[in-house]
Amino acid sequence: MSDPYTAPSTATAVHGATHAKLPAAKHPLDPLTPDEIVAVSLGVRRYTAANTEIKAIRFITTYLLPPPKRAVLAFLSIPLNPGEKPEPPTEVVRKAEVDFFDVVTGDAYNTVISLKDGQWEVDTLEKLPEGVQPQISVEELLLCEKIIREDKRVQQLAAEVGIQPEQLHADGWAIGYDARFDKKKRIQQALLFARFGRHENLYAHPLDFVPVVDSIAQKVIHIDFPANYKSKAAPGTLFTKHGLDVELSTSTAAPPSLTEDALAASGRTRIPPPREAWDFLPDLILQKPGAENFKFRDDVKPLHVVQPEGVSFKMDGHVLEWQKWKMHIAFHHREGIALSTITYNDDGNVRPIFYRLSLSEMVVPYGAPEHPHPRKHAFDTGEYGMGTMANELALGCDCLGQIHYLPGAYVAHDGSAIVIKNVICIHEEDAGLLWKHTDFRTGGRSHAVRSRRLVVSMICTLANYEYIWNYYFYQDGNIEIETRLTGILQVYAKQDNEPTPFGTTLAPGINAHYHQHIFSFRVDPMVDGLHNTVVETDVVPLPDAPTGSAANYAGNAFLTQSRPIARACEGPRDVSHATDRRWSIVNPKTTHVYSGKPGGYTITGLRGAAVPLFTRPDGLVARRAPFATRPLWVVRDVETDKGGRMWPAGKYVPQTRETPADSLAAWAQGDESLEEQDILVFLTTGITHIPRPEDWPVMPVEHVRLLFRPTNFFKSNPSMDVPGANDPRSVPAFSGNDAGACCAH
Ligand code: ABN
Ligand code: CU
Repeated sequence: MSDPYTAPSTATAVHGATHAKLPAAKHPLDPLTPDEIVAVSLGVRRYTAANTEIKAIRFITTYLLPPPKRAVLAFLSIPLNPGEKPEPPTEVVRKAEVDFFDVVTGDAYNTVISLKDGQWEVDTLEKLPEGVQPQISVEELLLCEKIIREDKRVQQLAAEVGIQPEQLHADGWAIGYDARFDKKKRIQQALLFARFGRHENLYAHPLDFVPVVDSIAQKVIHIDFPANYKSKAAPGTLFTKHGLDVELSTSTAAPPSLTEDALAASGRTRIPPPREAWDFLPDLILQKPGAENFKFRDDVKPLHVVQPEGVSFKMDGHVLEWQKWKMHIAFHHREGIALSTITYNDDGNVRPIFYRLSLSEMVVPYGAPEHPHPRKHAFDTGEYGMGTMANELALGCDCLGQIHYLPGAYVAHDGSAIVIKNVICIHEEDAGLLWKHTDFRTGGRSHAVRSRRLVVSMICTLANYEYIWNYYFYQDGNIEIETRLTGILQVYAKQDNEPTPFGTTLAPGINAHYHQHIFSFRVDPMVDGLHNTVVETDVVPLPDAPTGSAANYAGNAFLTQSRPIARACEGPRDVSHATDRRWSIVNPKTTHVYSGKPGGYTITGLRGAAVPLFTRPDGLVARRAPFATRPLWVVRDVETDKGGRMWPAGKYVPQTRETPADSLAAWAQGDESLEEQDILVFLTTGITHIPRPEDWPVMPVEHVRLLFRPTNFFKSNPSMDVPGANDPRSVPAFSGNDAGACCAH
């Protein structure tokens, strides 16, 4: 088992020349190593110094520009179509793509750079159009807090509610959308919280104003005071119409926020941050006044995950082999985990299933209408990067059992590499029963087979929230994507008697706004080759056959109706409860030996995993994130010099005002055929979060699950060869309890 590289330590910056322990990438999809990131930065600096006026560079993203699919498939000897020979291998040039700023002018650039004869040389350098903003970096998030703390007006406003600069903390969100600010400016909205101890839960102390920060000029350029509600509305106001005895203290017309002057004129009183501690760290919980009666449970006995003979997977750098699965696993600064070239060995026949699987975008729209709250709709993937927000994972708590970790690296402002050592966790889990049957006639002889699953996971902290991304592979050919949500709710300050029609009062002074978490998973299928079709299937009662008719005398008949999603404009699809709709990604060139149907993978569970977008279709969020309006999209993949179609809300997400031309809604237009093509499927899943007091101060995990099941793909149950369950270490829980022994013979 070899590590892709041995990272020096947690989130370590790698500067300068070669790190002796870092072998070069050996697979065309291996992410850039820390050394490569540094070398790319040098290549960019060398080029810009010699050929441009650019003086001071702030690197934002540096990442592998993946080679064309065909080149990768040829490298791996995977044929493009079933039964064909693989294409002959071609030279694969290692390339990187870099976004950076000129900090003097504020101009943003994109450059593609290639490794030629051991040197990184710039191929293209493009100044991005005015207003196009690359992702916000970790350092910019920290910078935002620094700017806030040093601003005199902010200090004064904080002091008015009893908060000192060193107690002030800012989550530097992307601005979202606010047409009042010049789009060329690179701006963040600072959601403010106070903290009264080093490790205290700062989200328990929200402040009542929102500064806006220019991160190039490094100053506060505006301060917003969200409107709040007065109780006892005058009759006929907006909310009394809906039976709510409240009115907005200012107009809802945009931009209605109160400036400081308007704040003074409105007579609105300031809301001091609630002071009550709501901690999650055990030592602090015990220190809370009144915690004398609190005690940690002492009746949870140890539960160890032990694999006495080691794990049953193999790693070769980034390539994993487990049971019959094989895949490439990579850290990606934006998507977090990228799984590629996923194949299943079907009795010696290596069958390709997915070319790539990843989280491509997400949006978290909040439902409070008072300005500037509508700006709260975080595109955590496109605005900050899921990978750059990933945790260094810890054995025995984040991950139980025998774990293999992969590191990840991304670029720092100065061009060095930040390494997250244990960023991707790979391990096996028992997943309950895989299958079982009891023959009730023959003395109850039964056979039970336990399910083992392989988990590839990452945990990311997006300021207050945590997202846990689990990709599961099962022995019966199933693939599952599971998102778990935990962490701390995004909350805002409220007056004592202020009603909260768009949120839940979790504790005195704390309003958690209603919101949704909406994820877009990008599935690049290659079911038995690159040319696939998505078939939509509805289950319907036998049409035109009423109960009592000759064709359906008992009224019980139902059948399936399937049709291919044939053209680009038919690509956006809806779930249907009435027909229990499902979709299969198939290769029409394959036919099942018995069912006669094309083999593929069915997407099940989307009805349970999808959520309707509750913001208005013509509102800000739907305009910036049309991907969130449909649960399933099928589009053609189109590879260009800068890769395939990747980003459903556009490549550059911060500060967009509409979805850009190169994004999902635009790809899903026109007559282009989607049948037997190189297609992409984007799946929208999520939850609507109506916060509960039980979600406070930290929310227990909530799950969103999406399943891909082989259908007409294998001849029969592919897991018949999994040995029966027989765990000699399973024992009765209590003595005297005559537990039956396992009967796998
Ligand atoms: N959820 C918005 C966000 C993410 C990361 C950092 C700051 C803010
Ligand atoms: Cu939530």
